[in-house]
Amino acid sequence: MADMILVQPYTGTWDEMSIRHPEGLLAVAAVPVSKGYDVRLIDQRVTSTFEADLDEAVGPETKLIGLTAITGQQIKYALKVTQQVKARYPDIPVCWGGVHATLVPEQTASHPLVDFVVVGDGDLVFCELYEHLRDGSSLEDLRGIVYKEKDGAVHSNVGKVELKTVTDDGSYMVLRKNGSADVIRDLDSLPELPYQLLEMDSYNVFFTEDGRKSATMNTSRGCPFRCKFCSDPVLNEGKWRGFSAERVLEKVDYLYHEHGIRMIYFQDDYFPGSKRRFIEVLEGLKKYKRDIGWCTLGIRADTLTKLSDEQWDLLYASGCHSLEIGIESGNERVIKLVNKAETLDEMRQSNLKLAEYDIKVKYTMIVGFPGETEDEIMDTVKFAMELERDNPNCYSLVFPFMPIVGTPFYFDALDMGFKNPETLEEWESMDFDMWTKKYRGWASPELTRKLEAINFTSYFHNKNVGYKFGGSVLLRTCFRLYHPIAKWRFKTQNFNFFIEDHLKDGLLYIKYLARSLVNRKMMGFDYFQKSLNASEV
Ligand code: B12
Ligand code: SF4
Repeated sequence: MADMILVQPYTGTWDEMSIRHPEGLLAVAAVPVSKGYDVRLIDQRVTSTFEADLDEAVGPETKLIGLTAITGQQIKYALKVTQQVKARYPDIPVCWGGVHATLVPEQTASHPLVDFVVVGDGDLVFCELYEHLRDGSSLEDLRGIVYKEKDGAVHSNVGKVELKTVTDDGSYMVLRKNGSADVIRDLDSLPELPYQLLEMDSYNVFFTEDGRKSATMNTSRGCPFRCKFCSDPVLNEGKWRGFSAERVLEKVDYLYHEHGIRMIYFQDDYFPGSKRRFIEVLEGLKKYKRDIGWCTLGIRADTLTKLSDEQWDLLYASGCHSLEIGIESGNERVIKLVNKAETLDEMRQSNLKLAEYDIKVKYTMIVGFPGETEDEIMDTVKFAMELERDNPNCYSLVFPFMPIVGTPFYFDALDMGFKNPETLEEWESMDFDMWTKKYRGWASPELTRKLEAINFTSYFHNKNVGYKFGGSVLLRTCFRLYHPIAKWRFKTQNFNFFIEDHLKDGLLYIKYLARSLVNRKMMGFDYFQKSLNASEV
Protein backbone atom coordinates (compact mmCIF):
# COMPACT_ATOMS: atom_id res chain seq x y z
CA MET A 1 0.00 0.00 0.00
CA ALA A 2 1.28 3.44 -0.92
CA ASP A 3 2.29 6.30 1.34
CA MET A 4 1.42 8.71 -1.45
CA ILE A 5 -0.07 8.42 -4.91
CA LEU A 6 0.45 10.56 -8.00
CA VAL A 7 -2.02 10.55 -10.86
CA GLN A 8 -1.35 11.70 -14.41
CA PRO A 9 -4.77 12.49 -15.94
CA TYR A 10 -5.70 12.26 -19.60
CA THR A 11 -4.61 15.31 -21.55
CA GLY A 12 -7.43 14.98 -24.07
CA THR A 13 -6.81 15.29 -27.78
CA TRP A 14 -3.05 15.14 -27.41
CA ASP A 15 -3.29 11.57 -26.14
CA GLU A 16 -4.49 10.58 -29.60
CA MET A 17 -1.16 11.69 -31.05
CA SER A 18 1.42 10.61 -28.55
CA ILE A 19 1.78 9.66 -24.92
CA ARG A 20 4.79 11.29 -23.35
CA HIS A 21 6.47 10.18 -20.15
CA PRO A 22 5.00 12.05 -17.17
CA GLU A 23 8.20 13.98 -16.45
CA GLY A 24 6.57 16.36 -13.95
CA LEU A 25 5.20 13.59 -11.73
CA LEU A 26 8.37 11.53 -12.06
CA ALA A 27 10.25 14.57 -10.75
CA VAL A 28 7.79 14.93 -7.86
CA ALA A 29 8.16 11.22 -7.05
CA ALA A 30 11.97 11.21 -7.17
CA VAL A 31 12.67 12.68 -3.72
CA PRO A 32 10.17 10.56 -1.73
CA VAL A 33 11.28 7.41 -3.60
CA SER A 34 14.90 8.21 -2.74
CA LYS A 35 13.84 8.51 0.92
CA GLY A 36 12.32 5.04 0.83
CA TYR A 37 8.63 5.96 0.81
CA ASP A 38 6.19 3.83 -1.13
CA VAL A 39 5.11 6.06 -4.02
CA ARG A 40 2.72 4.93 -6.77
CA LEU A 41 2.34 6.74 -10.06
CA ILE A 42 -0.86 5.92 -11.92
CA ASP A 43 -0.96 7.19 -15.47
CA GLN A 44 -4.54 7.33 -16.62
CA ARG A 45 -3.44 7.56 -20.25
CA VAL A 46 -1.88 4.11 -20.27
CA THR A 47 -4.12 2.08 -17.97
CA SER A 48 -7.58 0.77 -18.70
CA THR A 49 -8.17 -0.10 -15.04
CA PHE A 50 -7.72 3.24 -13.36
CA GLU A 51 -10.15 2.80 -10.46
CA ALA A 52 -8.89 -0.72 -9.71
CA ASP A 53 -5.30 0.59 -9.76
CA LEU A 54 -6.31 3.28 -7.31
CA ASP A 55 -8.05 0.80 -4.99
CA GLU A 56 -5.05 -1.46 -5.13
CA ALA A 57 -2.66 1.37 -4.16
CA VAL A 58 -4.67 3.06 -1.39
CA GLY A 59 -4.24 1.81 2.16
CA PRO A 60 -4.47 3.13 5.70
CA GLU A 61 -1.02 4.71 5.39
CA THR A 62 -1.94 6.73 2.26
CA LYS A 63 -1.74 10.38 3.33
CA LEU A 64 -1.78 12.29 0.07
CA ILE A 65 -2.88 12.01 -3.56
CA GLY A 66 -1.37 14.42 -6.07
CA LEU A 67 -2.37 15.33 -9.62
CA THR A 68 -0.97 17.52 -12.33
CA ALA A 69 -2.67 19.73 -14.93
CA ILE A 70 -1.81 22.27 -17.56
CA THR A 71 -4.34 24.96 -18.42
CA GLY A 72 -7.08 23.76 -20.75
CA GLN A 73 -8.72 20.44 -21.37
CA GLN A 74 -6.46 18.49 -19.01
CA ILE A 75 -8.19 20.28 -16.12
CA LYS A 76 -11.42 18.52 -17.01
CA TYR A 77 -9.83 15.11 -16.60
CA ALA A 78 -7.92 16.15 -13.47
CA LEU A 79 -11.22 17.29 -11.95
CA LYS A 80 -12.82 14.00 -12.86
CA VAL A 81 -10.00 12.10 -11.15
CA THR A 82 -10.36 14.37 -8.11
CA GLN A 83 -14.08 13.55 -7.98
CA GLN A 84 -13.38 9.82 -8.24
CA VAL A 85 -10.79 10.00 -5.47
CA LYS A 86 -13.03 12.03 -3.17
CA ALA A 87 -16.01 9.74 -3.78
CA ARG A 88 -13.97 6.67 -2.80
CA TYR A 89 -11.63 8.12 -0.17
CA PRO A 90 -13.14 11.32 1.20
CA ASP A 91 -10.55 11.56 3.99
CA ILE A 92 -7.43 11.50 1.84
CA PRO A 93 -6.27 15.02 0.94
CA VAL A 94 -5.91 15.85 -2.74
CA CYS A 95 -3.10 18.12 -3.90
CA TRP A 96 -2.89 19.79 -7.30
CA GLY A 97 0.44 20.86 -8.75
CA GLY A 98 1.87 21.72 -12.14
CA VAL A 99 1.53 24.65 -14.47
CA HIS A 100 -2.12 25.57 -14.01
CA ALA A 101 -2.11 25.34 -10.22
CA THR A 102 1.10 27.40 -10.19
CA LEU A 103 -0.44 30.15 -12.31
CA VAL A 104 -3.79 30.24 -10.48
CA PRO A 105 -3.08 28.84 -6.99
CA GLU A 106 -5.73 30.44 -4.75
CA GLN A 107 -8.57 29.85 -7.18
CA THR A 108 -7.48 26.24 -7.64
CA ALA A 109 -7.27 25.64 -3.89
CA SER A 110 -10.70 27.18 -3.39
CA HIS A 111 -12.33 24.43 -5.45
CA PRO A 112 -14.45 22.37 -3.02
CA LEU A 113 -12.65 19.12 -3.89
CA VAL A 114 -9.07 20.41 -3.80
CA ASP A 115 -7.26 20.51 -0.44
CA PHE A 116 -3.74 21.62 -1.37
CA VAL A 117 -1.90 23.32 -4.17
CA VAL A 118 1.85 23.24 -4.66
CA VAL A 119 3.23 26.26 -6.51
CA GLY A 120 6.26 25.89 -8.79
CA ASP A 121 8.88 23.16 -8.44
CA GLY A 122 7.26 20.27 -6.60
CA ASP A 123 10.36 18.10 -6.20
CA LEU A 124 10.91 18.95 -2.53
CA VAL A 125 7.61 20.47 -1.42
CA PHE A 126 5.33 17.51 -2.13
CA CYS A 127 7.40 15.21 0.06
CA GLU A 128 7.58 17.85 2.78
CA LEU A 129 3.81 18.22 2.65
CA TYR A 130 3.40 14.45 2.99
CA GLU A 131 5.69 14.43 6.04
CA HIS A 132 3.81 17.34 7.63
CA LEU A 133 0.49 15.54 7.15
CA ARG A 134 1.86 12.26 8.44
CA ASP A 135 3.31 13.94 11.55
CA GLY A 136 0.39 16.31 12.06
CA SER A 137 2.75 19.34 11.99
CA SER A 138 1.60 22.87 11.38
CA LEU A 139 1.57 23.91 7.73
CA GLU A 140 2.08 27.57 8.38
CA ASP A 141 5.82 27.46 7.80
CA LEU A 142 5.72 25.30 4.68
CA ARG A 143 6.64 27.54 1.75
CA GLY A 144 5.26 26.85 -1.69
CA ILE A 145 1.80 25.67 -0.72
CA VAL A 146 -1.73 27.07 -0.70
CA TYR A 147 -4.33 25.18 1.29
CA LYS A 148 -7.81 25.14 2.73
CA GLU A 149 -8.14 25.69 6.46
CA LYS A 150 -10.61 23.63 8.50
CA ASP A 151 -13.21 26.41 8.15
CA GLY A 152 -12.80 26.31 4.35
CA ALA A 153 -10.82 29.57 4.12
CA VAL A 154 -7.92 29.49 1.65
CA HIS A 155 -4.53 30.13 3.22
CA SER A 156 -1.62 31.02 0.97
CA ASN A 157 2.05 30.56 1.78
CA VAL A 158 2.97 31.99 -1.61
CA GLY A 159 2.53 35.42 -3.12
CA LYS A 160 0.43 36.61 -5.99
CA VAL A 161 1.92 36.83 -9.47
CA GLU A 162 2.73 40.43 -10.26
CA LEU A 163 4.26 41.98 -13.30
CA LYS A 164 6.98 44.54 -12.77
CA THR A 165 6.85 47.33 -15.34
CA VAL A 166 7.55 46.43 -18.93
CA THR A 167 10.36 48.71 -20.14
CA ASP A 168 10.69 50.23 -23.62
CA ASP A 169 12.99 47.42 -24.72
CA GLY A 170 10.30 44.91 -23.69
CA SER A 171 12.06 43.59 -20.60
CA TYR A 172 10.10 42.82 -17.44
CA MET A 173 10.19 40.83 -14.24
CA VAL A 174 7.59 38.58 -12.74
CA LEU A 175 7.32 38.69 -9.00
CA ARG A 176 5.57 36.66 -6.38
CA LYS A 177 4.87 39.20 -3.70
CA ASN A 178 5.54 37.07 -0.63
CA GLY A 179 7.84 34.61 -2.36
CA SER A 180 6.96 31.00 -3.12
CA ALA A 181 9.38 28.17 -2.46
CA ASP A 182 12.55 29.11 -4.32
CA VAL A 183 13.06 27.64 -7.76
CA ILE A 184 15.59 24.82 -7.45
CA ARG A 185 18.91 26.16 -8.75
CA ASP A 186 21.09 23.06 -8.51
CA LEU A 187 19.23 20.40 -10.46
CA ASP A 188 22.10 17.94 -10.01
CA SER A 189 21.22 17.88 -6.29
CA LEU A 190 17.97 16.07 -7.20
CA PRO A 191 17.81 12.27 -7.30
CA GLU A 192 17.39 10.35 -10.56
CA LEU A 193 13.87 9.96 -11.91
CA PRO A 194 12.24 6.72 -10.69
CA TYR A 195 11.45 5.19 -14.09
CA GLN A 196 10.65 1.94 -12.28
CA LEU A 197 7.27 3.50 -11.40
CA LEU A 198 6.29 3.42 -15.09
CA GLU A 199 5.49 0.78 -17.67
CA MET A 200 8.15 2.21 -19.95
CA ASP A 201 6.92 0.38 -23.04
CA SER A 202 3.49 2.01 -22.83
CA TYR A 203 4.82 5.37 -23.97
CA ASN A 204 4.92 6.57 -27.51
CA VAL A 205 6.50 9.97 -27.69
CA PHE A 206 7.65 10.52 -31.17
CA PHE A 207 6.66 9.08 -34.49
CA THR A 208 9.60 8.07 -36.65
CA GLU A 209 9.46 6.46 -40.06
CA ASP A 210 11.68 3.62 -38.87
CA GLY A 211 9.72 3.03 -35.65
CA ARG A 212 12.55 3.81 -33.24
CA LYS A 213 11.67 3.67 -29.54
CA SER A 214 11.52 7.14 -28.05
CA ALA A 215 11.55 8.89 -24.68
CA THR A 216 11.19 12.42 -23.38
CA MET A 217 13.86 14.11 -21.32
CA ASN A 218 13.85 17.43 -19.48
CA THR A 219 17.46 18.44 -19.03
CA SER A 220 16.83 21.99 -17.84
CA ARG A 221 14.13 24.31 -16.57
CA GLY A 222 13.36 27.91 -17.46
CA CYS A 223 14.47 30.29 -20.16
CA PRO A 224 16.37 33.59 -19.92
CA PHE A 225 14.25 35.33 -22.59
CA ARG A 226 11.10 37.35 -21.95
CA CYS A 227 8.63 36.81 -24.77
CA LYS A 228 5.49 38.61 -23.70
CA PHE A 229 3.07 35.79 -24.49
CA CYS A 230 5.01 32.94 -22.87
CA SER A 231 4.38 31.39 -19.47
CA ASP A 232 7.99 30.45 -18.96
CA PRO A 233 9.23 33.66 -17.28
CA VAL A 234 6.21 33.47 -14.95
CA LEU A 235 6.74 29.84 -14.02
CA ASN A 236 10.49 29.95 -13.65
CA GLU A 237 11.02 33.53 -12.57
CA GLY A 238 13.10 33.98 -15.72
CA LYS A 239 15.85 31.72 -14.41
CA TRP A 240 17.46 29.01 -16.51
CA ARG A 241 18.96 26.05 -14.65
CA GLY A 242 20.21 22.81 -16.12
CA PHE A 243 21.42 19.37 -15.17
CA SER A 244 25.13 19.01 -15.90
CA ALA A 245 26.17 17.46 -19.21
CA GLU A 246 27.39 14.40 -17.28
CA ARG A 247 23.97 13.86 -15.71
CA VAL A 248 22.26 14.28 -19.07
CA LEU A 249 24.59 11.83 -20.80
CA GLU A 250 24.32 9.27 -17.99
CA LYS A 251 20.57 9.30 -18.42
CA VAL A 252 20.81 8.95 -22.19
CA ASP A 253 23.06 5.96 -21.66
CA TYR A 254 20.60 4.44 -19.19
CA LEU A 255 17.65 4.89 -21.56
CA TYR A 256 19.68 3.51 -24.47
CA HIS A 257 20.89 0.39 -22.70
CA GLU A 258 18.09 -0.37 -20.23
CA HIS A 259 15.07 0.57 -22.31
CA GLY A 260 16.26 0.35 -25.91
CA ILE A 261 15.53 4.04 -26.54
CA ARG A 262 16.83 5.28 -29.88
CA MET A 263 15.13 8.68 -30.09
CA ILE A 264 15.11 11.36 -27.41
CA TYR A 265 12.79 14.33 -27.27
CA PHE A 266 14.44 17.06 -25.19
CA GLN A 267 11.40 19.03 -24.13
CA ASP A 268 13.26 21.79 -22.31
CA ASP A 269 12.07 25.34 -22.75
CA TYR A 270 15.58 26.32 -23.81
CA PHE A 271 17.89 23.34 -24.29
CA PRO A 272 21.07 25.35 -25.06
CA GLY A 273 20.64 27.63 -22.01
CA SER A 274 24.35 27.11 -21.35
CA LYS A 275 26.29 26.90 -24.60
CA ARG A 276 29.16 25.05 -22.97
CA ARG A 277 26.79 22.39 -21.64
CA PHE A 278 25.03 22.19 -25.01
CA ILE A 279 28.27 21.48 -26.86
CA GLU A 280 29.36 18.94 -24.21
CA VAL A 281 26.05 17.10 -24.60
CA LEU A 282 26.44 17.07 -28.41
CA GLU A 283 30.00 15.75 -28.07
CA GLY A 284 28.72 12.99 -25.76
CA LEU A 285 25.90 12.03 -28.12
CA LYS A 286 28.27 11.85 -31.08
CA LYS A 287 29.71 8.58 -29.80
CA TYR A 288 26.42 6.80 -30.68
CA LYS A 289 27.18 7.50 -34.37
CA ARG A 290 23.57 8.57 -34.98
CA ASP A 291 22.26 5.27 -33.62
CA ILE A 292 20.40 7.49 -31.21
CA GLY A 293 18.51 10.45 -32.66
CA TRP A 294 17.22 13.51 -30.87
CA CYS A 295 14.84 16.38 -31.26
CA THR A 296 14.26 19.44 -29.15
CA LEU A 297 11.40 21.89 -28.89
CA GLY A 298 13.56 24.37 -26.96
CA ILE A 299 15.90 26.05 -29.40
CA ARG A 300 15.92 29.45 -31.10
CA ALA A 301 16.96 30.49 -34.59
CA ASP A 302 19.45 33.03 -33.22
CA THR A 303 21.16 30.29 -31.18
CA LEU A 304 21.75 28.39 -34.40
CA THR A 305 23.08 31.40 -36.30
CA LYS A 306 25.76 31.75 -33.62
CA LEU A 307 27.12 28.23 -34.22
CA SER A 308 30.44 27.86 -36.05
CA ASP A 309 30.66 25.56 -39.09
CA GLU A 310 32.30 22.86 -36.93
CA GLN A 311 29.47 23.17 -34.41
CA TRP A 312 26.89 22.75 -37.17
CA ASP A 313 28.61 19.56 -38.23
CA LEU A 314 28.68 18.44 -34.60
CA LEU A 315 24.95 19.15 -34.31
CA TYR A 316 24.30 16.74 -37.16
CA ALA A 317 26.87 14.16 -36.05
CA SER A 318 25.31 14.10 -32.57
CA GLY A 319 22.16 12.58 -34.07
CA CYS A 320 19.98 15.68 -34.42
CA HIS A 321 16.85 14.37 -36.16
CA SER A 322 14.59 17.41 -35.90
CA LEU A 323 14.27 20.81 -34.30
CA GLU A 324 11.20 22.78 -33.28
CA ILE A 325 11.75 26.51 -33.45
CA GLY A 326 9.45 29.31 -32.28
CA ILE A 327 9.23 31.91 -35.04
CA GLU A 328 6.09 33.55 -33.65
CA SER A 329 5.56 36.12 -36.41
CA GLY A 330 6.61 37.00 -39.93
CA ASN A 331 6.27 40.70 -39.29
CA GLU A 332 9.17 42.71 -37.91
CA ARG A 333 6.95 45.08 -35.83
CA VAL A 334 5.19 42.14 -34.20
CA ILE A 335 8.47 40.34 -33.51
CA LYS A 336 9.55 43.44 -31.58
CA LEU A 337 6.14 43.78 -29.93
CA VAL A 338 6.35 40.26 -28.50
CA ASN A 339 9.92 40.92 -27.37
CA LYS A 340 11.28 37.92 -29.24
CA ALA A 341 14.76 39.51 -29.19
CA GLU A 342 15.76 38.22 -32.61
CA THR A 343 15.18 39.25 -36.20
CA LEU A 344 13.49 37.73 -39.24
CA ASP A 345 16.88 37.77 -40.97
CA GLU A 346 18.36 35.55 -38.27
CA MET A 347 15.47 33.15 -38.82
CA ARG A 348 16.05 33.18 -42.59
CA GLN A 349 19.75 32.62 -42.07
CA SER A 350 19.38 29.62 -39.76
CA ASN A 351 16.70 28.19 -42.06
CA LEU A 352 19.07 28.27 -45.03
CA LYS A 353 21.80 26.64 -43.00
CA LEU A 354 19.42 23.94 -41.73
CA ALA A 355 18.47 23.20 -45.34
CA GLU A 356 22.04 22.01 -45.89
CA TYR A 357 21.56 19.15 -43.43
CA ASP A 358 19.17 16.24 -43.21
CA ILE A 359 17.40 17.75 -40.20
CA LYS A 360 13.63 18.17 -40.08
CA VAL A 361 12.35 21.48 -38.79
CA LYS A 362 9.01 22.40 -37.31
CA TYR A 363 8.38 26.14 -37.05
CA THR A 364 5.67 27.40 -34.73
CA MET A 365 3.99 30.74 -35.22
CA ILE A 366 1.24 32.63 -33.43
CA VAL A 367 -1.39 34.91 -34.93
CA GLY A 368 -3.83 37.28 -33.25
CA PHE A 369 -1.55 39.02 -30.73
CA PRO A 370 -3.29 41.96 -29.07
CA GLY A 371 -3.43 44.79 -31.58
CA GLU A 372 -2.00 42.80 -34.51
CA THR A 373 -3.50 43.86 -37.85
CA GLU A 374 -4.83 41.51 -40.50
CA ASP A 375 -1.98 42.48 -42.84
CA GLU A 376 0.55 41.59 -40.15
CA ILE A 377 -1.19 38.27 -39.63
CA MET A 378 -0.95 37.53 -43.35
CA ASP A 379 2.78 38.43 -43.21
CA THR A 380 3.15 35.44 -40.91
CA VAL A 381 1.44 33.14 -43.41
CA LYS A 382 3.70 34.53 -46.15
CA PHE A 383 6.80 34.08 -44.01
CA ALA A 384 5.82 30.47 -43.36
CA MET A 385 5.68 29.93 -47.13
CA GLU A 386 9.03 31.67 -47.59
CA LEU A 387 10.77 29.48 -45.01
CA GLU A 388 9.21 26.37 -46.55
CA ARG A 389 10.30 27.40 -50.04
CA ASP A 390 13.90 27.86 -48.86
CA ASN A 391 14.05 24.64 -46.85
CA PRO A 392 12.32 21.53 -48.19
CA ASN A 393 12.80 19.81 -44.80
CA CYS A 394 10.65 22.21 -42.82
CA TYR A 395 7.00 22.92 -42.11
CA SER A 396 5.17 25.57 -40.12
CA LEU A 397 2.25 25.34 -37.74
CA VAL A 398 0.34 28.51 -36.90
CA PHE A 399 -1.57 28.84 -33.60
CA PRO A 400 -4.07 31.45 -32.50
CA PHE A 401 -2.87 33.57 -29.60
CA MET A 402 -4.23 32.75 -26.12
CA PRO A 403 -3.54 34.88 -23.03
CA ILE A 404 -1.61 33.03 -20.32
CA VAL A 405 -1.93 34.21 -16.72
CA GLY A 406 0.82 36.50 -15.49
CA THR A 407 2.30 37.37 -18.88
CA PRO A 408 2.36 40.99 -20.11
CA PHE A 409 -0.11 40.10 -22.89
CA TYR A 410 -2.47 38.63 -20.32
CA PHE A 411 -2.62 41.97 -18.54
CA ASP A 412 -3.11 43.70 -21.92
CA ALA A 413 -5.94 41.27 -22.66
CA LEU A 414 -7.63 42.13 -19.36
CA ASP A 415 -7.37 45.82 -20.28
CA MET A 416 -8.93 45.02 -23.65
CA GLY A 417 -11.96 43.39 -22.06
CA PHE A 418 -10.91 39.76 -21.60
CA LYS A 419 -12.73 38.26 -18.61
CA ASN A 420 -10.68 35.90 -16.50
CA PRO A 421 -12.26 32.46 -15.96
CA GLU A 422 -13.33 32.25 -12.34
CA THR A 423 -13.47 28.53 -11.62
CA LEU A 424 -11.48 25.44 -12.51
CA GLU A 425 -14.42 24.29 -14.62
CA GLU A 426 -14.22 27.50 -16.64
CA TRP A 427 -10.49 27.09 -17.24
CA GLU A 428 -11.19 23.78 -19.02
CA SER A 429 -12.16 25.73 -22.13
CA MET A 430 -9.08 27.92 -22.05
CA ASP A 431 -7.34 26.05 -24.83
CA PHE A 432 -5.64 27.96 -27.59
CA ASP A 433 -8.05 26.77 -30.29
CA MET A 434 -11.33 26.96 -28.41
CA TRP A 435 -11.10 29.80 -25.88
CA THR A 436 -12.53 32.44 -28.19
CA LYS A 437 -15.70 30.36 -28.53
CA LYS A 438 -16.38 30.97 -24.85
CA TYR A 439 -14.48 34.12 -23.93
CA ARG A 440 -14.41 37.43 -25.69
CA GLY A 441 -11.11 38.25 -27.38
CA TRP A 442 -10.23 41.61 -28.95
CA ALA A 443 -10.42 40.43 -32.55
CA SER A 444 -13.72 40.81 -34.44
CA PRO A 445 -15.73 37.60 -35.01
CA GLU A 446 -14.62 37.65 -38.69
CA LEU A 447 -10.94 37.93 -37.78
CA THR A 448 -11.30 35.28 -35.07
CA ARG A 449 -12.73 32.91 -37.68
CA LYS A 450 -9.77 33.68 -39.95
CA LEU A 451 -7.37 32.83 -37.14
CA GLU A 452 -9.16 29.51 -36.69
CA ALA A 453 -8.91 28.85 -40.43
CA ILE A 454 -5.20 29.66 -40.53
CA ASN A 455 -4.57 27.37 -37.58
CA PHE A 456 -6.55 24.49 -39.07
CA THR A 457 -5.09 24.70 -42.57
CA SER A 458 -1.57 25.00 -41.19
CA TYR A 459 -1.73 21.33 -40.14
CA PHE A 460 -2.38 20.27 -43.71
CA HIS A 461 -0.70 22.79 -46.00
CA ASN A 462 2.73 21.18 -46.10
CA LYS A 463 3.45 17.54 -46.98
CA ASN A 464 6.17 17.36 -44.32
CA VAL A 465 3.53 17.43 -41.57
CA GLY A 466 2.11 14.21 -42.97
CA TYR A 467 4.63 11.97 -41.28
CA LYS A 468 3.32 13.09 -37.89
CA PHE A 469 -0.05 11.61 -38.82
CA GLY A 470 1.73 8.34 -39.47
CA GLY A 471 0.20 6.40 -36.60
CA SER A 472 -3.43 6.74 -37.68
CA VAL A 473 -4.93 5.55 -40.98
CA LEU A 474 -7.88 7.93 -40.58
CA LEU A 475 -5.68 10.96 -40.01
CA ARG A 476 -3.39 9.96 -42.87
CA THR A 477 -6.28 9.67 -45.29
CA CYS A 478 -7.74 13.00 -44.15
CA PHE A 479 -4.35 14.56 -44.63
CA ARG A 480 -4.00 13.32 -48.22
CA LEU A 481 -7.49 14.47 -49.19
CA TYR A 482 -7.34 17.90 -47.64
CA HIS A 483 -3.69 18.78 -48.35
CA PRO A 484 -4.27 20.37 -51.81
CA ILE A 485 -6.99 22.71 -50.50
CA ALA A 486 -4.95 23.73 -47.47
CA LYS A 487 -1.92 24.33 -49.66
CA TRP A 488 -3.98 26.56 -51.94
CA ARG A 489 -5.35 28.53 -48.98
CA PHE A 490 -1.84 29.16 -47.66
CA LYS A 491 -0.50 30.10 -51.06
CA THR A 492 -3.27 32.57 -51.84
CA GLN A 493 -3.87 33.62 -48.20
CA ASN A 494 -7.53 32.98 -48.81
CA PHE A 495 -9.16 31.89 -45.59
CA ASN A 496 -12.72 32.90 -46.48
CA PHE A 497 -15.70 30.49 -46.52
CA PHE A 498 -14.00 28.23 -44.04
CA ILE A 499 -16.16 25.20 -43.20
CA GLU A 500 -13.56 22.47 -43.03
CA ASP A 501 -13.44 22.34 -39.22
CA HIS A 502 -17.14 21.42 -39.15
CA LEU A 503 -16.46 18.54 -41.56
CA LYS A 504 -13.68 17.43 -39.24
CA ASP A 505 -16.03 17.50 -36.24
CA GLY A 506 -18.52 15.34 -38.15
CA LEU A 507 -15.82 12.87 -39.06
CA LEU A 508 -14.55 12.67 -35.53
CA TYR A 509 -18.08 12.18 -34.27
CA ILE A 510 -18.44 9.14 -36.53
CA LYS A 511 -15.09 7.87 -35.29
CA TYR A 512 -16.18 8.46 -31.71
CA LEU A 513 -19.44 6.59 -32.19
CA ALA A 514 -17.69 3.68 -33.88
CA ARG A 515 -15.09 3.51 -31.15
CA SER A 516 -17.57 3.73 -28.30
CA LEU A 517 -19.67 0.99 -29.90
CA VAL A 518 -16.61 -1.20 -30.01
CA ASN A 519 -15.26 -0.25 -26.58
CA ARG A 520 -18.57 0.57 -24.93
CA LYS A 521 -16.53 3.27 -23.27
CA MET A 522 -17.99 6.77 -23.41
CA MET A 523 -15.26 9.22 -22.59
CA GLY A 524 -17.10 12.31 -23.75
CA PHE A 525 -17.36 13.67 -27.26
CA ASP A 526 -15.01 16.54 -26.64
CA TYR A 527 -12.19 14.07 -26.04
CA PHE A 528 -12.20 13.42 -29.76
CA GLN A 529 -13.65 16.68 -30.94
CA LYS A 530 -10.40 18.50 -31.41
CA SER A 531 -8.28 15.63 -32.58
CA LEU A 532 -7.05 17.19 -35.78
CA ASN A 533 -6.21 20.42 -34.03
CA ALA A 534 -3.67 18.94 -31.68
CA SER A 535 -0.79 21.30 -31.14
CA GLU A 536 1.84 18.66 -31.00
CA VAL A 537 1.17 17.38 -34.49
C1 B12 B 1 5.01 17.69 -22.07
C2 B12 B 1 4.26 18.98 -22.32
C3 B12 B 1 2.95 18.85 -22.75
C4 B12 B 1 2.21 17.54 -22.87
C5 B12 B 1 1.41 17.20 -21.59
C6 B12 B 1 2.02 17.59 -20.27
C7 B12 B 1 1.19 17.20 -19.06
N1 B12 B 1 1.33 17.85 -17.96
O1 B12 B 1 0.41 16.31 -19.10
C8 B12 B 1 1.26 17.83 -24.06
C9 B12 B 1 1.97 17.49 -25.34
C10 B12 B 1 -0.04 17.11 -24.03
C11 B12 B 1 1.15 19.35 -23.96
C12 B12 B 1 0.12 20.08 -24.51
C13 B12 B 1 0.05 21.47 -24.39
N2 B12 B 1 0.91 22.29 -23.82
CO1 B12 B 1 2.48 21.69 -23.00
N3 B12 B 1 4.21 21.35 -22.34
C14 B12 B 1 4.84 20.25 -22.12
C15 B12 B 1 6.30 20.61 -21.74
C16 B12 B 1 7.09 20.63 -23.03
C17 B12 B 1 7.01 19.73 -20.77
C18 B12 B 1 6.30 19.52 -19.43
C19 B12 B 1 7.24 18.82 -18.52
O2 B12 B 1 7.24 17.62 -18.45
N4 B12 B 1 8.14 19.59 -17.86
C20 B12 B 1 9.15 19.06 -16.98
C21 B12 B 1 8.64 18.94 -15.55
C22 B12 B 1 9.78 18.59 -14.63
O3 B12 B 1 8.11 20.20 -15.19
P1 B12 B 1 6.58 20.37 -14.81
O4 B12 B 1 5.72 19.47 -15.58
O5 B12 B 1 6.26 21.80 -14.79
O6 B12 B 1 6.57 19.82 -13.29
C23 B12 B 1 7.15 20.49 -12.19
C24 B12 B 1 6.18 21.45 -11.49
O7 B12 B 1 5.22 22.02 -12.34
C25 B12 B 1 5.58 20.64 -10.40
N5 B12 B 1 4.46 19.75 -10.67
C26 B12 B 1 3.97 19.28 -11.81
N6 B12 B 1 2.94 18.45 -11.57
C27 B12 B 1 2.78 18.37 -10.23
C28 B12 B 1 1.89 17.63 -9.44
C29 B12 B 1 1.98 17.74 -8.07
C30 B12 B 1 1.03 16.96 -7.21
C31 B12 B 1 2.95 18.59 -7.47
C32 B12 B 1 3.03 18.70 -6.02
C33 B12 B 1 3.81 19.33 -8.27
C34 B12 B 1 3.74 19.20 -9.63
O8 B12 B 1 6.66 19.84 -10.00
C35 B12 B 1 7.42 19.43 -11.17
C36 B12 B 1 8.86 19.32 -10.79
O9 B12 B 1 9.35 20.52 -10.27
C37 B12 B 1 6.10 22.06 -21.16
C38 B12 B 1 7.33 22.94 -21.30
C39 B12 B 1 8.36 22.63 -20.27
N7 B12 B 1 9.58 22.58 -20.70
O10 B12 B 1 8.07 22.39 -19.10
C40 B12 B 1 4.93 22.56 -21.98
C41 B12 B 1 3.93 23.48 -21.31
C42 B12 B 1 3.52 22.88 -19.99
N8 B12 B 1 2.75 23.39 -22.26
C43 B12 B 1 2.23 24.51 -22.46
C44 B12 B 1 1.22 24.70 -23.43
C45 B12 B 1 0.88 26.15 -23.79
C46 B12 B 1 0.61 23.60 -24.02
C47 B12 B 1 -0.51 23.65 -25.04
C48 B12 B 1 -1.58 24.71 -24.86
C49 B12 B 1 0.25 23.81 -26.35
C50 B12 B 1 -0.59 24.13 -27.53
N9 B12 B 1 -0.22 25.12 -28.27
O11 B12 B 1 -1.54 23.44 -27.73
C51 B12 B 1 -1.11 22.22 -24.94
C52 B12 B 1 -2.27 22.27 -23.93
C53 B12 B 1 -2.73 20.94 -23.41
C54 B12 B 1 -3.93 21.03 -22.51
N10 B12 B 1 -4.55 22.15 -22.36
O12 B12 B 1 -4.32 20.12 -21.91
C55 B12 B 1 2.79 25.61 -21.58
C56 B12 B 1 1.93 25.82 -20.33
C57 B12 B 1 0.81 26.80 -20.47
C58 B12 B 1 -0.22 26.65 -19.38
N11 B12 B 1 -0.78 27.73 -18.94
O13 B12 B 1 -0.56 25.60 -18.92
C59 B12 B 1 4.21 25.02 -21.26
C60 B12 B 1 4.80 25.48 -19.94
C61 B12 B 1 5.12 25.46 -22.44
C62 B12 B 1 5.38 26.95 -22.47
N12 B12 B 1 6.52 27.43 -22.01
O14 B12 B 1 4.54 27.71 -22.91
N13 B12 B 1 2.20 19.86 -23.25
S1 SF4 C 1 12.38 31.98 -26.03
FE1 SF4 C 1 10.71 30.46 -25.99
S2 SF4 C 1 10.64 29.63 -23.89
FE2 SF4 C 1 11.88 31.52 -23.87
S3 SF4 C 1 10.46 33.14 -23.24
FE3 SF4 C 1 10.51 33.10 -25.51
S4 SF4 C 1 8.86 31.69 -26.13
FE4 SF4 C 1 9.24 31.37 -23.93
